[in-house]
Amino acid sequence: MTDLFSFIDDQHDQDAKIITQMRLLIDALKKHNHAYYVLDNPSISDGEYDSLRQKLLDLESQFPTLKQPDSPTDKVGDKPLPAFTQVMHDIAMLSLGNVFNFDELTAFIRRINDRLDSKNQHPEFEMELKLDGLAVSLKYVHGVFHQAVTRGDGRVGEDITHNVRTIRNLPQVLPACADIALLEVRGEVLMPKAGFEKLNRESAERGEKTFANPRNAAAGSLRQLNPAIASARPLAFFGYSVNQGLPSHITTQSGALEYLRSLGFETAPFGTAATPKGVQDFYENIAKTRADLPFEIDGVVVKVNSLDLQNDLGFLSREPRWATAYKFAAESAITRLVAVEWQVGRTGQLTPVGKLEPINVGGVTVSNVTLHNFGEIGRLGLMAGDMVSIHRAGDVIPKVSGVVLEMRDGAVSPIHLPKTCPVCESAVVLPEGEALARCTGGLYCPAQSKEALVHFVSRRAMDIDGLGEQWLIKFFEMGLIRTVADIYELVQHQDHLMTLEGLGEKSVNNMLAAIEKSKNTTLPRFIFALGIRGVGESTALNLAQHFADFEAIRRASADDFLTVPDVGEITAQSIHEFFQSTHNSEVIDRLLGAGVVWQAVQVSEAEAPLDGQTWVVTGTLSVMGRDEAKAHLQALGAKVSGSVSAKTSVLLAGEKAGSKLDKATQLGVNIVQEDEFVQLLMTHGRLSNDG
Ligand code: JCF
Repeated sequence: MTDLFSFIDDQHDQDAKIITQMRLLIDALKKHNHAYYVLDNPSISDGEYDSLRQKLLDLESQFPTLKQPDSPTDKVGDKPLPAFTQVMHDIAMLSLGNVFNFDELTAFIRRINDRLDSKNQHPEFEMELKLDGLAVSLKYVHGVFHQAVTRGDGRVGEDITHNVRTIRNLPQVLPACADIALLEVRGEVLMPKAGFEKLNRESAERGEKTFANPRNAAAGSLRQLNPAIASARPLAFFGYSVNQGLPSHITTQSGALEYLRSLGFETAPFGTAATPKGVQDFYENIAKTRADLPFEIDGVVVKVNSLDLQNDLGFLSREPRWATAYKFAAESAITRLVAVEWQVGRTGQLTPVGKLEPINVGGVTVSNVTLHNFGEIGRLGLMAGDMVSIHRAGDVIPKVSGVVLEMRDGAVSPIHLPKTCPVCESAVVLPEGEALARCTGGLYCPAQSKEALVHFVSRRAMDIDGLGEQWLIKFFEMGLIRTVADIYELVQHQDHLMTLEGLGEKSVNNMLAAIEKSKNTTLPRFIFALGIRGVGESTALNLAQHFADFEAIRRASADDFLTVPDVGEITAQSIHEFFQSTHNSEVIDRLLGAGVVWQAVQVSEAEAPLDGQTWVVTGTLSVMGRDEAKAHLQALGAKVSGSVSAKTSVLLAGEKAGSKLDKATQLGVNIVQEDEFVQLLMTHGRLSNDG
């Protein structure tokens, strides 16, 4: 029995799932409609709203029998605000359908041709800027401004006459229309960009709320009960159609716009075209100048120019068949975050990369998005499987701007930071209070190898100048070298190397000799060469002097490192973690096994004339960098600290020394200028006269 009828249950489950999805979308859309139309305070962008609505439309067309009776997909806007007098429109104020690309535009035009009889096919089109404001219907009685009503839900709107009357560019009287009993003009009320910015700046200065965009600012201004407020706002009215009272000799939309201009109304720029290509050209030209326009637009309105043909074509439930909005690509959209993968950067940082259900945002398909760091995931409250909104403005890389919680279903799971590196399986650490997690296998991790290799051979590290960076990278890419330890085993590939193009016997011998020579180094150089995060030349020197013995460094605890001059919590932790990594240890053992050696570190009194002194270096030096100066000072036995205190013995002050110099002066610390410092270095044989 159960087997035979299980399909009924399956069907039921499936329906229930679709209905749940629909309900989630409907609730979200209702909430956003209210925020947008009633509160003038949208919580999501237009693009996001459109994609929510599109998802619901898709479900409804796929499962028409499951369509919910209260679906907002066949309503325009929201219920009008009760604070204003409600006015029924004489003619419904509908919205426009959308097209987003040339294919959709040609489909729109094809549908028109299909409906027109053969002699009227291929009609002329009129194109105008699609202003991003609020649609308003105006009535003039015998040429005198009488009433302004918002679109509302398309059937009933709100009377905002008192506010619209204050709009500067609105003609109050139309002398040429004295004989027209009723003229209805429709158009958009908007706030130009410059006025919007000024308004927001001034509101912010007074600590008042600012508007998200010019459209909301215009809407907020029109919803004021006190017309004095609207009057103070930089609003403008642009007419786009004459819906009642148009003189009968005017037979086109472009003619109607010219008529409006002749009456003293402002209209948006418009044009006409005979072909889809002509419409497309207009659209592309406008898209190019969009940023330079004084007001915001969100596309181009395309209309059949002939008013008679408009009449013939009529309406589809919610929108005219004879017009559409050719919209600019939305810069945001909603899609599913399928999973998160972790990428390891060349310095070991772990970056989460969101894998998306591919989605078109602003004309580009986006399927991966960087989530920057682990901290960002927490900040956004992201879970794998969530619906997320993706933003991509202009050429900027796409980013996740938020989670759409209304669309979260059961199938989400928390996103964890991996415990081990996805590339080399070394431990991953997330230093306390930091957003960036890192792989600790700096010497071993293939993702970090190139960086580690180049640093290792560099002049201030192991100084293998016979092994140029290009060859090093080439050997790495050939698989001859994976970690720095492999450099000292290159000699085993001598014969192979000699066969490479561009490498003869002589150059291979030179290279191998340089590698061999570099084995004789110093402990500070060796420590620096390891590329431990936070350990530059001067810290390497401090470590060498403090511990004298490399094995002691390898065994030291994070707390031990804290006693080394200039080593703070984060560096102490990072040094400790570096040596804790078994992978790094293996590489170090191989380096030592290959014969890397240094002379014992002894800082005898004679060689340490600055023993017991603590120096601080500040400002710009002309003959060397600050790090180099620090290294010299340490070599002479001084401790180098980062900040001036009562314990500071000497401040080395370069050009543009700032607060440290002030503090040192205050504390009576001995101040040494660069020329004096150079003398000191020369006295101790660390600099010669020829530089
Ligand atoms: O600029 C506009 N936002 C705009 C909207 C221009 C038009 O000519 C429109 C419109 C909405 C509906 N025409 C209709 C029929």
